[in-house]
Amino acid sequence: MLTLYFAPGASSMAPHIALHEVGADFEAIPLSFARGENKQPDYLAINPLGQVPTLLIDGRPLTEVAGILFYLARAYPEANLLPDDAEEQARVVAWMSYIAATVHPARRQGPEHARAVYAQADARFGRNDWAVGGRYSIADIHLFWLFWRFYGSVKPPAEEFPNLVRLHDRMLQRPAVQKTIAVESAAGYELPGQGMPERKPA
Ligand SMILES: N[C@@H](CCC(=O)N[C@@H](CS)C(=O)NCC(=O)O)C(=O)O
Repeated sequence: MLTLYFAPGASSMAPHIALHEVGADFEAIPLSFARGENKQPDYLAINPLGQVPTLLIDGRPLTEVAGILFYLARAYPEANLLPDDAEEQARVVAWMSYIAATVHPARRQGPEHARAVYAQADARFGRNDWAVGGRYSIADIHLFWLFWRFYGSVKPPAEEFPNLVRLHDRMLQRPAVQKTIAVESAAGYELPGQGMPERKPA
């Protein structure tokens, strides 16, 4: 039995997308940051940091976006979210380490720093369709969620991050992403600037 604790629009959105991608049977439990539900004793007992995401696997807590994505990709190999090749698998892990350690914290250091980091991520992604090996993987899910949040709240011109905007638009076509956005927006976004990004008419 899988249970995901999520806060709408927060980093838990990446494992939420992956759960839909792999077709897992799971329960999704929303937490409200505004009401401090992530800092209540019952939640702190399963995640002492009081953060999302937490995935309960038969009652055992697993935290960290990258760890949960890796677990889902390995537990549901038929979903093809992780390459078999050792080097390509390592490149997926390298992307997720970079995303968790460098891209995710960038916003806390101010909008200019964040823009510089997203420009670096955009260049690293390059003109490829996907982050690693020309195929969809958990690295794309991780990167998409963060860019979705940045793009929707900072609203930079699309030309500033052409490669990440292509990934963003491609991801929005996926039923798993659409389903996750529908479920999370129905639960009610609380973080500033959350929700579907406004787009200039084409
Ligand atoms: N390193 C963690 C970061 C998780 C994280 O920063 N979660 C935020 C939401 S995006 C959170 O729960 N914030 C609430 C808090 O820290 O009180 C991961 O990758 O899962």
